[in-house]
Amino acid sequence: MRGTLRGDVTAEAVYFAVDSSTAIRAWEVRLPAIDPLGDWLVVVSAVDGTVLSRSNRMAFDHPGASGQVFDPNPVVSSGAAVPPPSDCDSTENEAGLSGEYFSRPLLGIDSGQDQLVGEYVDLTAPGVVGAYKFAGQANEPSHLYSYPCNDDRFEEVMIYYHVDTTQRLIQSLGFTGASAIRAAPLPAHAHYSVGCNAFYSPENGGYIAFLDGCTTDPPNQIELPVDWAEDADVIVHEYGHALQDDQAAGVFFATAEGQGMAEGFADFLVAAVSADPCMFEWPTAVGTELLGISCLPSFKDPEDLGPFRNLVNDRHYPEDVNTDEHVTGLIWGGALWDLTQTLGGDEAARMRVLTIALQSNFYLNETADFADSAAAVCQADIDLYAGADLLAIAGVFEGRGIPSTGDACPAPVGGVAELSEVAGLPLETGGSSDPSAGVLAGVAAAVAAGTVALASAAWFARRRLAK
Ligand SMILES: [Ca+2]
Ligand SMILES: [Ca+2]
Ligand SMILES: [Ca+2]
Ligand SMILES: [Zn+2]
Repeated sequence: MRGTLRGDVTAEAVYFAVDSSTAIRAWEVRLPAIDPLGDWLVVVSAVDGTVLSRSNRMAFDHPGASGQVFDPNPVVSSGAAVPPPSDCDSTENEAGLSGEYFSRPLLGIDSGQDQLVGEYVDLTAPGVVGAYKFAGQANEPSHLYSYPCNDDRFEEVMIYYHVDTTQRLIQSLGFTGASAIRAAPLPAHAHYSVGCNAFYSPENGGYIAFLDGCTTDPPNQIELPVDWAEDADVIVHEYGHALQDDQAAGVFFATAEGQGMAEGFADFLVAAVSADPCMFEWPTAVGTELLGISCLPSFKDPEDLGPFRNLVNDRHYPEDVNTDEHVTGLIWGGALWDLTQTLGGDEAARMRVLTIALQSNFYLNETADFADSAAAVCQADIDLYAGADLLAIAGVFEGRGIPSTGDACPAPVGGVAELSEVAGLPLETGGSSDPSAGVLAGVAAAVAAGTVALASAAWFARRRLAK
């Protein structure tokens, strides 16, 4: 053993299990060292001196790895002073953005390697084919990943940090164990091709990928050269698709309404974590500045002007269902955002609605339409919060024209008496570790209490069986 010690070395005779049936005599040696820093516990065979085990028992305050990111994007962090510049594709423009960086800890990076490969996201993009640049470019033995935004490694740090942080937030809401949602390394490619877009693909178990901007964005022919992984909103949106597809495979592409609901859910995830219903400000900043607009109410809509979305809108079902699912999604995402406002408009309200929305995804399958999704949201509130928010939910859906009443959602009338009746149902509270059991218990209790139509129970039973 080489190195500098901080105190006395102690040794204790022990038996060490080398496999399930064999233990050998060994010495357990404790080495408080300065360099390499740690409280090292080394087990040495008393038979031949072989090192059987080596570990560091020191609890480090800081996990060590860190990186430089935008959070969420330069337009928001600068208070809309950016743009200019219009992108970070040059050294000159990078200098103008240098005040928008934040240093953030990067948690969960796999030990024994130096790329951005961790518990919940993998920037080496295994299984992702066809990209025009290499994945896994960030590779730092120091685990300090600070790059300027005109360095292709910057976007890898962005994706790592924002995906990992979103997954940890979801876990903090209770989605762990049997209710975990894609709590495994998601392959991600930071520079898939040229274009004004980013995407989630269900291929090869699912992955997310980001494009590096475009010179003409139909229908407006505006140059939008920003690398799309330079905006956390874009990253979190695509991660929203990855999460929902893990909960309800195929729901995001099978039907037109399902597509719209999926876009709306992904947008709502962005709004919930960024505390802002306006999203994707950075890749669309040039266009919005040129056009003299702030936060557009829709996306690629005939009367609107660019890929910018805002969940504060008056989109209404069914007349605002659009051939573009992102426009349709404004109805659904808008309804979820409305609910946060009805429930107080603060962080607690956003996290409560996010929890309900995530739980509701467990009840969907690929045939889900808006009415099914609305019923699932009500059922999630019954399962998690004993239906305490049902009247608020029903009122929001009523305001958006989304059909749901008559199933799990009550009619948005009836006042205090009906609310207490619903809230007083003998349902489990505080989160269900098994959503399926939670659904069935909730429906059974609601049907017994006579507050939910039998059709609803049949509907959910069918949904569960069909999965
Ligand atoms: Ca860049
Ligand atoms: Ca670019
Ligand atoms: Ca925003
Ligand atoms: Zn999307």
